Amino acid sequence: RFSTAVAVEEPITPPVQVQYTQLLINGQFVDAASGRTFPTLDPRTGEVIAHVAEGDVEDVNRAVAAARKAFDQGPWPRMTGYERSRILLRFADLIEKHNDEIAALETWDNGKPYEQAANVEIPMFARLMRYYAGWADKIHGLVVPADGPHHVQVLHEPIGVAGQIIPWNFPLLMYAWKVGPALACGNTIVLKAAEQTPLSALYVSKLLHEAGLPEGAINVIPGFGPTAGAALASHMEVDKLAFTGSTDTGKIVLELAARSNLKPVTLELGGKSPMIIMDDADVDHAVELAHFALFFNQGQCCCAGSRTFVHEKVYDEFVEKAKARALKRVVGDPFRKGVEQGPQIDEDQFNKILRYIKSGIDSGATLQAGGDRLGSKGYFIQPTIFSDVKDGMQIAQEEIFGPVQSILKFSDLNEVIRRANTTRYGLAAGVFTNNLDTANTLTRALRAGTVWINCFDVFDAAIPFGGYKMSGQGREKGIDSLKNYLQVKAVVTPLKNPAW
Ligand code: TXE
Repeated sequence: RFSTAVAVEEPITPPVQVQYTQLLINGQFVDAASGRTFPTLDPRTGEVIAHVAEGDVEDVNRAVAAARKAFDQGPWPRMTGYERSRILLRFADLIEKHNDEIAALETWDNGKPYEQAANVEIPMFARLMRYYAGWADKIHGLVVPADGPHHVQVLHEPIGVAGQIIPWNFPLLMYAWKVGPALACGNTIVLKAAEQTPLSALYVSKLLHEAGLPEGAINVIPGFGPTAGAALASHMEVDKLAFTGSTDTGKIVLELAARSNLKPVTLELGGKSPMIIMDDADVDHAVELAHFALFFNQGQCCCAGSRTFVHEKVYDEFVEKAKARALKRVVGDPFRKGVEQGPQIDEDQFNKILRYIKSGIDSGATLQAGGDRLGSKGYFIQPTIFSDVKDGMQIAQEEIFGPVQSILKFSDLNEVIRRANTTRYGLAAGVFTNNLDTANTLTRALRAGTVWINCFDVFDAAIPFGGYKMSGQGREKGIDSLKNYLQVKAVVTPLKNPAW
């Protein structure tokens, strides 16, 4: 069923050395208090890349104390926005200078195609930092007219110490979405990197210090969720928590935040995004974009177009072409030129995806392509396509987070609106039509934080991103992301002479 792939029997040696494997606290790389380490693995082979210091409660306490001191007494929140902006701009320059090394580290630890990391993600990281640098000296409050003889100012202040917990699917972009706005607003940070991908966050945080960030303004703790992550979410001295990950873990961190000090929480969680292809759409274009929407990043995207709804008039043609496209997908060593799909992140995710594939077959969906692992080493999975998928099937309801496209048939607009909205998620949606009225109806009716019309996965620093329903709370990127990191203070002064 699938033959294009070159699985990794002889992995290409990554063109980079691992330099930083310790915790970063108060500007210094240090061992974990317990002395423990954990291995971070190469998803191409399952072999150890490096042993990384394993942060736990005591390390989180040290990191929060450093961030607290940097916030309460240090220069970062006190310097001018222009000075902060210049440091972020220097950081972006350093990212560009080290683009290829950073991309290699990201590919090695995560398994994503090197060309994607080097040509799209790392340049996007630098772009995000410049975007936030642009905001740093333009964040200001208001003077509001009040009834009565009072001068009323509304100040926008940094919120304090931000705790940030990020996942492994886009280690650096998730870092940028969180660190960028927090720093632009003058906050200090303790960031917990995902246990699967700790390397790139440590590397770029070193560059951030080289760019002039004062010590303690960012602290990075690699470690596990129930230990280091939970300690951060429940810490009494953390003023704000930002989390990206699964909906189940999102509920845990929200509860930990509430039970400790009621810190405000932003959540960017899972999705089961509909991709709706109407009968007037250009089928070839829709096939290509639906393929991209699902298979991009090995299918490990929170906003993956993972329910492909196709109008009955174009359904058969679409399924045939989608199958042909999947069979052509180039899977293999992500360091190899032209490879579109690397391995899944780890054994857990790999097994989870294979379980979903089995569930699709058992529940009666038609397997059109793929359906199994690829090769005998590492975590490669064949690009898989199911047609005849029904709404109630597990593969149509739950987040697979892998290269498995589910195609569903529909016959009219109201029907597809109802079905598209019938999940617990509401992160994104894709709409394919050349009819303006249909597009307008769908964009208004779909309960999702992003609707892409005749495109998918268009990300830009200025575009807000976040979820409806159980896909999350709050927005990242764009002007909305600044609000997550600002306190609002009203200052009221009586006017002795209201005439002036
Ligand atoms: O997620 P977790 P996992 C989805 C996707 C995937 C599933 C499981 O469906 O298959 O989640 O992935 C930290 N307190 N997404 O297990 O557990 C953890 O260490 C505090 C969607 O990797 O949510 C990591 O840093 N923190 C998603 C982060 O949470 C805890 C991206 C994410 O891990 C914790 C990734 C705890 N008790 C997975 N437990 C997206 N929205 O893009 C774990 N963590």
